[in-house]
Amino acid sequence: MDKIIVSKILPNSFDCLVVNNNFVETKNFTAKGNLKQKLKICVGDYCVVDGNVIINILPRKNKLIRPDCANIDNLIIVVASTPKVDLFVVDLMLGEAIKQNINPIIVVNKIDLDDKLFAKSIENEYKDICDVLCVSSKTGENLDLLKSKLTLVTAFGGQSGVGKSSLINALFGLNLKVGDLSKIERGTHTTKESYFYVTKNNEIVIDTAGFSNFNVNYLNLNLDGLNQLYFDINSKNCKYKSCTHSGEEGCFYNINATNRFKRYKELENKIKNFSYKIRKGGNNGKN
Ligand SMILES: Nc1nc2c(ncn2[C@@H]2O[C@H](COP(=O)(O)OP(=O)(O)OP(=O)(O)O)[C@@H](O)[C@H]2O)c(=O)[nH]1
Ligand SMILES: [Mg+2]
Ligand SMILES: [Zn+2]
Repeated sequence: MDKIIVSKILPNSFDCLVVNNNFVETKNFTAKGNLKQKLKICVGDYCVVDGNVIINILPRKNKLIRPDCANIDNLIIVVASTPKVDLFVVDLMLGEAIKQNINPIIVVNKIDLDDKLFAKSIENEYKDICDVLCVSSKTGENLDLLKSKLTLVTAFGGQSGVGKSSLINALFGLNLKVGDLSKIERGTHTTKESYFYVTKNNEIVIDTAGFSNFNVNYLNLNLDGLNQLYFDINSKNCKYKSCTHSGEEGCFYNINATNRFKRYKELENKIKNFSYKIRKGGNNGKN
């Protein structure tokens, strides 16, 4: 039977890859209005169709909001020394990937800019949690190593301008539109939507729209959710099992407060303040 996978969301329809054994073609489908609303069909969804109309989607094995895609196996979290990295973005993408059983790989791109200190700092932050690879889409350094890890379905995500589309071009010989860094610094996003590509070896690659930062409330994050994303924080040996890591005697973090721990605490405070404001009827749920 044909597999029908959403490859691009158009204003009133969906491009889908129709995969029949090794034969792949792109066809356009529509979906009934209410179904479109209800399912929030996204790139990577497997569809059930009737003629050229999508009538349902198959259960998803995972679904990310940022970047927006479903049913992926690997998430490549791309960072670079320029534009300036936001490690909250990296933490939240990483935590969400692990929570949903997606294999994360952090890729430090643009190492040709010779900012070895930056690459080292990212390695130190994350090497105990996932693979960290340092590459350059410009010179090709370490791209073979990265490519050897891209099995099945891989999405590239990260801030605007870090080089997601450039990396996909260099890895797969594509010609996706690449941004002008000066415009990106002014907030222009080059890739505007998720783009889905099947390689000659039947691997699937998804390029996604970059973003500048995450809004914690937008993610509907509460304290339990935060603990899931920073799953490593509570696994440390504090004196008391229910330690809140707020200076209690014997707390592991009294002498080991890493940058990641500080970011966790900052988000915890934001969430606490936010729910306090909501309880007070303060800001109608806005930031
Ligand atoms: N020096 C250097 N520049 C790079 C490298 N990779 C990408 N760039 C530059 O970085 C800029 C942004 O690259 P894109 O590939 O458009 O970045 P993106 O992450 O796809 O950006 P969005 O689509 O806006 O999310 C371009 O000017 C690229 O030429 C690299 O390895 N080294
Ligand atoms: Mg892009
Ligand atoms: Zn503690």
